[in-house]
Amino acid sequence: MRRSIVVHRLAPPLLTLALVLGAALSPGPTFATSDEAERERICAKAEKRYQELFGKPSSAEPVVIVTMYKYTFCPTVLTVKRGTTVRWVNVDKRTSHSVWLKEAGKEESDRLFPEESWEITYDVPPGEYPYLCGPHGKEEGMTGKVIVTP
Ligand SMILES: [Cu+2]
Repeated sequence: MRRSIVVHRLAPPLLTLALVLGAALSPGPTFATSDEAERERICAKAEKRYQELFGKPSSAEPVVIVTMYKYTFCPTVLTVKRGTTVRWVNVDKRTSHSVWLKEAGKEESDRLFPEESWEITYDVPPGEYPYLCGPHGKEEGMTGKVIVTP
């Protein structure tokens, strides 16, 4: 009986401590959310840049466009049907990027300077095809993924 009283007296401060610690130690979801918001902001700007450069929305192209802007592939995860051609377009002002399907054992694309592009036709078995930017994949986390469906 005494023990349970002690436990009860300890419980509220411990609970408070746990809640405070929990709040302090759980920036994970917060960061993930702000990363996501940041990416959306960058991708919206990338689309604007695309339209400035090419005079039409990227969705008006006969191929699927992935823009490269501010160390970000937009969209970062893209789902396409088998046989679809995907074109990466650098809409940055100064930075060059590349596209490298390293896990699939492909060679890295040439370095793409602003306004340059490179494309792949995904005539491949359905699955996930991750890729990265050669110069910015590691340190800047510039990576993307194409999911191919039948
Ligand atoms: Cu890059």
